[in-house]
Amino acid sequence: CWFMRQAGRYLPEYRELRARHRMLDLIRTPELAFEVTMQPLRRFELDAAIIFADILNPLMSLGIELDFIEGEGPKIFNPIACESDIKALKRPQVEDDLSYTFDAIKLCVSELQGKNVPLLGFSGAPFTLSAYMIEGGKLGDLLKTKLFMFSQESAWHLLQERLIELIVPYTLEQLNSGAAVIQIFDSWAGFLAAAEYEKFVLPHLKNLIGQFKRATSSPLVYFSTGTAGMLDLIKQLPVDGFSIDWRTSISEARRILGPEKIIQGNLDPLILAGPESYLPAQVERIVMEGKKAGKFIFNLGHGIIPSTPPQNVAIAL
Ligand code: 1CP
Repeated sequence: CWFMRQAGRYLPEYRELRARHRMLDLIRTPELAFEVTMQPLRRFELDAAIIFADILNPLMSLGIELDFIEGEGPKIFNPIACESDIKALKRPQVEDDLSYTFDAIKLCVSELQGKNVPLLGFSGAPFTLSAYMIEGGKLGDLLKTKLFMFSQESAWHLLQERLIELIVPYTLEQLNSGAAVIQIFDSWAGFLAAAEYEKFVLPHLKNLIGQFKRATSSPLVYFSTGTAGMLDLIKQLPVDGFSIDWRTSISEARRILGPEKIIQGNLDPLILAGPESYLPAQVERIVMEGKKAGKFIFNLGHGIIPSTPPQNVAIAL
């Protein structure tokens, strides 16, 4: 069992550190990223750690200018509007540009190895990263992204290819640095209809996963939310595991995804944030379903929300 946003704003020790440093400075200073990654592990008996970074900061190696604005969220200052914007993107020098995360991973792994706790590395998926690049920051209904997709199809596909040229070396170098698993976050995939997912997203994910799998035998997990209606498409992805949200039960996911794959999920983060009285029975229910389904990792269906009492995490464990 581990949680996404383990290191998030619900922990007072994170907020304390965050009050003294900008988000990007936390991410880009290996000692600070190490510290934030370790904070929840000092409090709770978690079975894995996830490296502290964001899905968006690697885009800076493509020449995307961004920041995390206080009280607002991520902002991209040079969003993508047309094919020439994509052609103007830089070719990423992943090892140099993103060395801060690789160094943070090395620091974490040397500390975690003795404790036998694996470290997860991660990346955003091409679709979800594209959505941020096109919308320019915090996402809503994905209006610009969808219009771009429908009206500039070849530019869309070019953008996916450029992102894959970043994601493949970025995730492989995280493994080289000591990460045990990679999770690919496609948090916004559920905003698409199945037909568009199949046409604009799935082929690129297959390409990405194919390149990854030819280079390494390390496990890969595909995370998505709101995709209950397209698990039969997602099932085609040759990854080792799928992280699902609370909109699908574990048993239903097992039925659709088949017996081989690892299933991770799927407690509603709002249940984790809710009253202590309601939580234990819901955790128990998911654990029982997971035991029945087999090959199961207990997790949240999405990240921990900031108002979650840390005590609730201890209860869930
Ligand atoms: O302190 C703060 O104000 C920043 C809050 C925060 C944190 C703790 C952001 C801003 N990012 C992160 C870290 C982060 N982001 C991790 C680190 C590992 C961990 O602690 O678990 C990970 C895995 C992410 C991944 C991420 N960032 C995703 C994919 C997962 C998901 O939540 O869907 C997404 C979509 C983002 C974008 C992002 N970063 C931050 C915010 C507020 C957002 C969402 C913005 C939006 O609404 O579109």
